[in-house]
Amino acid sequence: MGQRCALITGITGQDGSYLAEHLLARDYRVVGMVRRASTESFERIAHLVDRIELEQADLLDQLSLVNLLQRVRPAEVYNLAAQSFVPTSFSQPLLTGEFTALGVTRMLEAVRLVDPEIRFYQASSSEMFGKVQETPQTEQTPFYPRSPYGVAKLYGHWITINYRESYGIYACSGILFNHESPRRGREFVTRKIAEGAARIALGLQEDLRLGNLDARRDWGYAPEYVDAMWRMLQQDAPADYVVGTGEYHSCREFCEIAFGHLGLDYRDHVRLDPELLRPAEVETLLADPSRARESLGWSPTTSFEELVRIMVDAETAHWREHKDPAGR
Ligand code: NAP
Ligand code: G4F
Repeated sequence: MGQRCALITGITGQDGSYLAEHLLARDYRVVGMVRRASTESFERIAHLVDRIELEQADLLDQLSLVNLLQRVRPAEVYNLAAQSFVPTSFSQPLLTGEFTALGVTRMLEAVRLVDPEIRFYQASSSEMFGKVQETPQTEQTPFYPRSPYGVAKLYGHWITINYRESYGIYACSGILFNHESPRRGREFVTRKIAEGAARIALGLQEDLRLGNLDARRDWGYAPEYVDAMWRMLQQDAPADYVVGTGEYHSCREFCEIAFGHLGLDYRDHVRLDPELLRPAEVETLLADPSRARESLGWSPTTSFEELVRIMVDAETAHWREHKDPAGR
């Protein structure tokens, strides 16, 4: 049998870069889909470019996806590309719908037309639970999205199930709770706090402006979550899975640990900025990942405190040299 081939959309993102590493370690041929830009945004995969193939296509362009699958002929497609930042979904709701919702149908249509035997992973989100209807959240918990992003992801979730049920495609929706790392986009709250704390400790900035400190999330470590994605596509039958730690913490606790790790008190440096509050907030998210544990044999190992320390240490190491960790 030849080398197994996986196509990753969103390979330049946090999860795409870790998934590429995960699949390379399992001897896959890894192809990443990238969209055309005037400058390349390959910081997260710079260390991998000699070992992966990059192909241009765009979730907005149906024919580019069909042509891509015909060229690459993957056995597995991981659809990670999306407009993934919740606040931007309020300011750009239509574009978010095009990428994050309809983009999924475009990719599924390409799979159906080119090779319905392709195994398909959809990057769904705990943001779909929004105003939570029960705690903790399982695969059976009713959805109540609270942002255009959450609504778009819910469409992506259901269209994935619909193609599985309509056309027999091996399609899985992974309902992943927040997962973080030093490769997290710098606008997300964990990276923002880690970077702010490190820069304040090094005397590079004085304070840090944040929004709702009482919001609670089930935060895990991203490199562990891509393993759950891969496991979903290795089962006898496709299904949907909640992936999270089963523990939640507030943004305030994240600040306490991050600043405390550097010998600082966050209350001396964090300022509330009402501009950062959202039109509708998701106050609390907590996973019950029992199905993933029992059926996939997946469970997280990095604790919340370890995660915070990993992120703060990475920022400190980079800012010590006054160097931006993302290389900009
Ligand atoms: P991310 O860092 O924001 O990466 C998003 C990726 O999507 C980037 O590679 C981006 O490419 C690509 N992309 C955006 N629009 C595209 C388009 N029109 N055509 C082609 N590519 C496009 O996201 P992430 O944190 O790795 O998350 C991966 C996926 O999981 C996303 O779908 C996200 O919504 C979902 N998710 C994430 C979490 C989490 O906690 N991280 C939790 C649940 C679900 P450029 O480099 O060109 O911008
Ligand atoms: O880090 P966040 O921006 O992540 P959010 O909105 O939970 O979304 C992330 O997780 C989802 C999974 O549930 C993914 F699907 C999605 O793609 C993304 O990866 O915000 C987390 C919480 C929010 O309640 C927000 O109001 O932190 C609060 N927060 C407080 N101050 C802030 C800030 N968030 C950001 N981004 N920036 C702040 O200054």
